[in-house]
Amino acid sequence: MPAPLLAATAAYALALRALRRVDPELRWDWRTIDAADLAFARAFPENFLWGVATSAHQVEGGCDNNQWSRWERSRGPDGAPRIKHGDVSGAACEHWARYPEDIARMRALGVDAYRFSVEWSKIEPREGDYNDAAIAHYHAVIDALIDAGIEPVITLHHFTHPQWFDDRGGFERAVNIDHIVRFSERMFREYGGKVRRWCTINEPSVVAMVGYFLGDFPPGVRSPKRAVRVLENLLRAHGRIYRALKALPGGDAAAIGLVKNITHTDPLRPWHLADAAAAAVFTEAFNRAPLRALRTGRFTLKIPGARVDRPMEEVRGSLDFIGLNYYSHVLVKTQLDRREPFTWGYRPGDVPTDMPYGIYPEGIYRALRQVGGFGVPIYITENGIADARDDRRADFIRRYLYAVARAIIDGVDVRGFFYWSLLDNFEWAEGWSMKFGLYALDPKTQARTLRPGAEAFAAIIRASRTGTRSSDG
Ligand code: IFM
Repeated sequence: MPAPLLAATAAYALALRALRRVDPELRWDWRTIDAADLAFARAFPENFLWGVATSAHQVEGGCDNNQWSRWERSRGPDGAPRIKHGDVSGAACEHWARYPEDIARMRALGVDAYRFSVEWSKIEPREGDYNDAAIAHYHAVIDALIDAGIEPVITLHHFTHPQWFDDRGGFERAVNIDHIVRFSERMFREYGGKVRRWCTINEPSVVAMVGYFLGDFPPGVRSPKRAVRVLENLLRAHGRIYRALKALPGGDAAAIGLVKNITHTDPLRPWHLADAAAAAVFTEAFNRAPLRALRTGRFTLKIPGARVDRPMEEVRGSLDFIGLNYYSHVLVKTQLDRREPFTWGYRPGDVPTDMPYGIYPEGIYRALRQVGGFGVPIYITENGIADARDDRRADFIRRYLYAVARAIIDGVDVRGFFYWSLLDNFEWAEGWSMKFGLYALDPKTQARTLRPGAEAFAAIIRASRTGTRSSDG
């Protein structure tokens, strides 16, 4: 081989290796693993918290005063609806009224906890004007959960906020953080005596990247700069909420954490330098920069189109626990198209979910090792599968929980797992098309039906408590 070609090949190989070493893809040989043997369930510690999760906008119904409801009713620049099939959240699962029967369903599954969000736009529909009936509603939900022996876990911001807050620029403007801090303090004063675990912000990277970089969530912006600004402000909001609640009576005893979604981006073609470089950029912006800020108290990010390096002291030490939402990795493929420089794909043998990503249980192990570095307890605040046919759910649950058990055995401090979701719900830009529920929902009749795949979850919970070994428990 001529010397210049040899040098170029060596440089390519070195660059590829350096890029792929940042967050290496992990693969297990599933032919050698039997996740249907629930012996792994014995790895879950005695007080492990088993739960299910939802969010207000996705299940309650009647959320017509937040930025998402406005987005659902609007049209894109091409005149097309924003949401798949023109869906709207509308009456959703009528969980606002039907929560007592849904709590009975949680009991039937055998869970210990329910993670749900309080809908800011119902509680504070106009700035500074709190709605007593909405506040009383969540008191009733919390009381009913406690009566049923199910621990309530509150999320303060799960993608939605009131229109008035959005009209002021939402999280694009740092001055607006005061509003969510004030709202959070109010929530803690109301419910802090009954609720021990609090999640501040759900998935800041998703809110920032999907809303302001990919443009698929409101406000439909495509600007790396604005996305990074929103991410920064969401992280700052988390830090300020944490400190504000800690300063309130009862704050010391509360466990307060951020919910971080980790989506790994791996190169579709592992040998392709441009794919590896794109994967590294996404990984940096989506996962590494926010985690680094939480660890170091400094927000640093250098990606094409955005550069930041600023102190963020308010987030340092702001975690009593970290919430991990984990679903999968995405496989990026670059292409020579200025308007669409990258796409996503599958490799042969990948099993897709109904969402645009596959089943990747090793990823939850990988993510747990990553957030395990914080030295605070981890709760898996969301994990689940969109599977309308219900022909992958049981295997998905067993394999992901096998991976969680393996992380625990390897020393990661995982204290709980919340399945997403209790019932089919409004899946944001995907509308009603995605079926994440342990219970199927018939939106016409509001009937809920337990899916057979859900039994795998209940069986693992039972096995973890009793040491039962068979998959049908
Ligand atoms: O439905 C969402 C949820 O609101 C946030 N985490 C991911 C889920 C499934 O996509």
